[in-house]
Amino acid sequence: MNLDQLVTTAAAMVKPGKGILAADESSGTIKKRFDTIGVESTPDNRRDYRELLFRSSEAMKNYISGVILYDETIRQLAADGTPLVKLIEQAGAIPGIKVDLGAKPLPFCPGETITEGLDGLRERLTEYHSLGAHFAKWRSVIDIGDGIPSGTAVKANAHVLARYAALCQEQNVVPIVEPEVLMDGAHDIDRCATVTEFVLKTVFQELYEQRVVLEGIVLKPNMVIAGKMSPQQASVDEVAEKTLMVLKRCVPSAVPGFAFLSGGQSDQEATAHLDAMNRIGGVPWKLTFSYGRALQAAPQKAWSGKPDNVADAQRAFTHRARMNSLASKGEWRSDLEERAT
Ligand code: 5MM
Repeated sequence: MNLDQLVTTAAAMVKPGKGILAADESSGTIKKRFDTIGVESTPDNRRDYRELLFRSSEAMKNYISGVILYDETIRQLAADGTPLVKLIEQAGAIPGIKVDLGAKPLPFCPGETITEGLDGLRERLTEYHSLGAHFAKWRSVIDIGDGIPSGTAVKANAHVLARYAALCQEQNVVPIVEPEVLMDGAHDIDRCATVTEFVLKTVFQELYEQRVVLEGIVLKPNMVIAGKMSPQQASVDEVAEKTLMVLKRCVPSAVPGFAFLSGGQSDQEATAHLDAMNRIGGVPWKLTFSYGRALQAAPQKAWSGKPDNVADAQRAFTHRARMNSLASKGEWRSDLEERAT
């Protein structure tokens, strides 16, 4: 393990003013996204869409520190034959790779999942590193509902996350550790806070037991937020305060930074929450974004699979990337959203 290299990469991923584009939708997820815009999910359409993002030079050079890719994308060539990974590198951003193989039902824990993908991971990491990936991502999913999450599911997912993180560091790949507490459901913000605290404390205990070096990881947490169906939605300030409260209780200051997931929040909510946390400040970590939907919903809609719409889609992506860049410095203002795409 080259710790200096891991620390340098992790610091670059959470550099203020920049954040991560989560473009690692698996085949099933990208199909769902394309279905909503009436685009067939073929390899060429997936390539064309992702190519337009990676060729958005203003966004990629100024606001995006790294891109999480899917197995297909890290091997794909742009229409002119340039590897998509090269487009990312040419923009000065860091290519990364999703290495988990998805969440599968956890035996004897109804309604809960365990993320799979440890078998053969060392070999896959070696290959991905040779293809240009300097960081990886693994997402564990914790749902809130009647009687869940169970301690069994939280512990099992935390253990697997830590095993993944240790393997990444052994291969000089920075692990993004993503224990996502879902915002599906009708629970209130305090229930989300309780569950998120339990999950993060368990994850950091497991990281310690697996000897993961905290200076060389990036945490991708959920925000502490009420469930989508809760009648009691919290204010922006309450989300920011409670998210920071929970993170302060659980995460050692050796971790360089957090790149939050958006989790189904609207584009502007995700931006406003990140901005509010950075305005509060006073924490030892960098706070930035690693958004999938909150960065891509607008460009997907603008593109809708039509070559004539590429410039509009790139403008939409650049706008969201810029808004989140400002939020990563606590400099976003809602009136800046007026500028249409
Ligand atoms: C972009 O979506 C990622 C991959 O999801 P699937 O494995 O379901 O295809 C996902 O892991 C994403 O990186 C995070 O959940 C954050 O994305 P959001 O949309 O929540 O910001």
